[in-house]
Parts: sequence; C-alpha cells; structure tokens
Amino acid sequence: MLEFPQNFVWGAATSGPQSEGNFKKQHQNVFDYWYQQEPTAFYDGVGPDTTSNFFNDYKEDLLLMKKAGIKALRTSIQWSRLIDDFETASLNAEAVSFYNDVIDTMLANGIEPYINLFHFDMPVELQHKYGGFESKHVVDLYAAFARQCFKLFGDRVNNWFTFNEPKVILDGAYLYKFHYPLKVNGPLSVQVAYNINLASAKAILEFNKLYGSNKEKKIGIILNLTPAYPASESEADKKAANIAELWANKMFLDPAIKGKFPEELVVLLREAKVLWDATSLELDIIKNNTIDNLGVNYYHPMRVQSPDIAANSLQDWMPDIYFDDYEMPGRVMNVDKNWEIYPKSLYDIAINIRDNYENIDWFISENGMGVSNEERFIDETGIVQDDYRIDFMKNHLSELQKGISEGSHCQGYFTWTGIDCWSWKNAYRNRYGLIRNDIHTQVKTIKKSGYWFEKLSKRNGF
Ligand code: BGP
Repeated sequence: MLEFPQNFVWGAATSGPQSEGNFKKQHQNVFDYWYQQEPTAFYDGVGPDTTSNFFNDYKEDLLLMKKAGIKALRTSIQWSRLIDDFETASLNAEAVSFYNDVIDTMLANGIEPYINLFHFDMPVELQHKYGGFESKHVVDLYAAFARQCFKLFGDRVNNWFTFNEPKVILDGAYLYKFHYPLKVNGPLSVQVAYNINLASAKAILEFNKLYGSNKEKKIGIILNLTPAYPASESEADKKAANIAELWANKMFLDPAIKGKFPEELVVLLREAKVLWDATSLELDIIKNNTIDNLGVNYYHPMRVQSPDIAANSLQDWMPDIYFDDYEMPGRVMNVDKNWEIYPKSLYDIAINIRDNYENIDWFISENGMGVSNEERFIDETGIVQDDYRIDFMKNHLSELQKGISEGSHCQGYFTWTGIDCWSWKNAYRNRYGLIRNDIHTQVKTIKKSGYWFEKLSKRNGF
C-alpha cells in the first residue's frame, strides 16, 4: 500500500466558466462572447452554456462529488458574474448569494473550498475597452475584484489562488490563437506575462491587508508546470531546453515564490528588445507579495531541441524562436489529446520545488486524463469502465509519493475533474471526470474511477 501523509487533501478541480452555465449572467466573459460570434470555432459547435449546470444543480453535484470521495473542491469565481460595474467593483447580489450558498453547501458536506479568482475568463468589456491584461488599469480592476472576493468569502474560505495557468493565456490569446482575442504578438505576450505577475502580487497585497496575520488563510497561484527536457546532451539542445524552462515555467514561478524575475530571462528579453515595461514601485510590489503555497497543474512535459535558425530568423519575435518541439521516439502518448504521458515529471517537479523553490507547500491542483468518446466504455450497468484513468492516476501518484517521501511538501492532489465539464475550444471532445455527465439528459453517473477515488481518499493511499 502506497500511503500519503496525514491530512493529505484528496480533491477535484473545475472552474466557474466550465461548470456553472451561463444563466442570467449580467456580463459575458471572452469565451461567452467568442462563442456567440463564432460557434463553429468550438468542437461540435458546443459552447459554454452546455455544462453540468452547477449554477442550478450545485447541491446535487456536491453530493455526488462527496460520494466519489472528493473532500476538497477547487473551483473559481467568475469576475463577469460577481461584479456589476467593473470600474467600481460593485456587486451583483444574485451572484453573491450563489457563491455564498455554494461555499456553505461545500462546508456542510465536508468539502473544503479552494477558490481561484481567474480561469481564462476575462470580462469581454474589459478586453474590448482596455485589451484585458495588456492594460495596467485592468490589473487594478482585477485587484479590486479580488478584494471583494476576500471580503465576502474569506471568513469561510481558507485557501485562495490568484490565477490558473497564466502561461496558457499567453499561448492562447497572444501567440497561437486558441483563446479570444486571438492575437499573434510575441512582444505583447511578454507585457501580458508581466502584468499578470503584477496582478497576482497586487491581489496578494489586498489579501495580506485583510488576513496577513491569520496563519490559517493561504494564498497561492496555479501554474501549469511543464519540465523541459533536452532532446540530447548537446550544448545547443540544452540551451534550447534552458530557455524553454525560463519561458514556460520560471517566468511565473520565480516572481511568485522568490519575488523577482530570473535575471537570465530579463537579459534575453532585453537583448531581443521585447522586455516589459516595469516601474520600480511595481517591482517592489512583486517582491513583497509572494505566495504562501503553489498549485501545480501537470499533464505533460516538454521535449525540446535547438531551433531551426534559418526558419526562425524570418519571423517576428516569438518565444519559440529559441526552441523547437522534439518528438521523442518511443514516448508514450495519450492519442486522444496528443499529449505525452510521463508520470516521472511529477517526481522531478517535486524535487525542483524542494531544492530550488524554498521547499514551499504545494498541491497538485490539476492532473487527469482526457479521453474521447467515453460512451464506448460504458458497460451493461451503465458505468464507464475507465481503467485507463485509474492507471493514469496510480502512475502519477506513485511518482508524487516518491517526491514526498524525499522531503517535498506536497499537501494534496486535485484531479481534473469531478464532473465532466466543458473545456474551451475543445468543448466535450475529451472528458476528464470521475463522474460522467450526459450533456443531453443531464444524467450524472459515477465512473469506475470515481469509485476507485472514493477508496483512495478513504484509505489515504492505494
Ligand atoms: C487545463 C485547464 C483546464 C482544463 C484542462 C483540460 O489547461 O486549466 O481548464 O480545460 O486543461 O483541457 P482540454 O480539455 O483542452 O484538454
């Protein structure tokens, strides 16, 4: 039996925009808007209204999650739902009462709330008027929204996160066109990266003003860490992997934990003439408002080789002029997602945090397996026989446990996800849940992995 530390948290993760549905929302976020403009950009034409309807069904959904052994739920508050006027951060009464009741219902069911404040869901008005996180004014509006959340729910919520996967916002919205506003602008993505780091620090500043002296209250950020492994031991490949590591991981890890950007990255961006605009006052805010704990979303690593210089010298500045993907022969793939399955990265991440990031407390805030057409695995009892997902979790948890046994302070594992949810452009192409949701009938059924998770969480191991 592989055991985890006492009080290890067994949870699931989702987000407001992917689970709540869009009923009676005052404002749209960028995905609500983009879907309205271009439904065909989304898999099977399915948009953000088609969810498990958490906005109406949260009581039943939380009971189901409890039955699957989920003892903590990481979800998010939608800025576009909670706030009526973004400039003054005035509140929407219906949304306040919804989120209050969600939190109370979680606690009544023994499900600990872990609340995230931004999951790709920029209010579209702020995107159109100011360019979203391109603008430092929006940084301040976000901090005001964060403060409202802390004030409203901080009496009951002990664990907070400022952002989910800021790197994906850069990739999606500013480099590779899978998030609205679909821009391709390398230098702008650098400024957005800086502004999001600043926004996170400003939210932490607000949090500390309210709860700084309360040791029970913690705030962190959620990063999708993708260790970058070089294709070979050649100096050129190692250099490429080093830059990929700076760009993909350290650009957010370092300011969040150490309060400053990696010098190597700053030099590289300055030489390329794309360094962000920063003031010394802002850099002090980043320095003085670091996180209490870290959320790590882990799905797959990066395999990196030195770039094709000739091809890259023709294009405008983009971060990937420094590194190319490497399709390593023999790597194990999740073919439905086209993502490599490599559990050992979790051990590497654990040791990296232990040795290079102050051995800070951290969580796996997402890890899971997305599979297409899961109806093919439904047996005669109506249950999805998702042994592949159980194996995926076992293999990842084994590596994680090894890292913990060697002194890394991982405090919990949140699988992505509890109930199958809508996933941006991919909609329901891949399902990740421990609980199946039939999006036509809204019938929700615990999968084999959900029954397995229930035992895992009860025994604190497997
Ligand atoms: C992460 C996001 C989640 C979720 C997950 C699966 O990057 O934080 O919101 O969507 O990826 O994504 P997909 O369904 O596109 O495979």
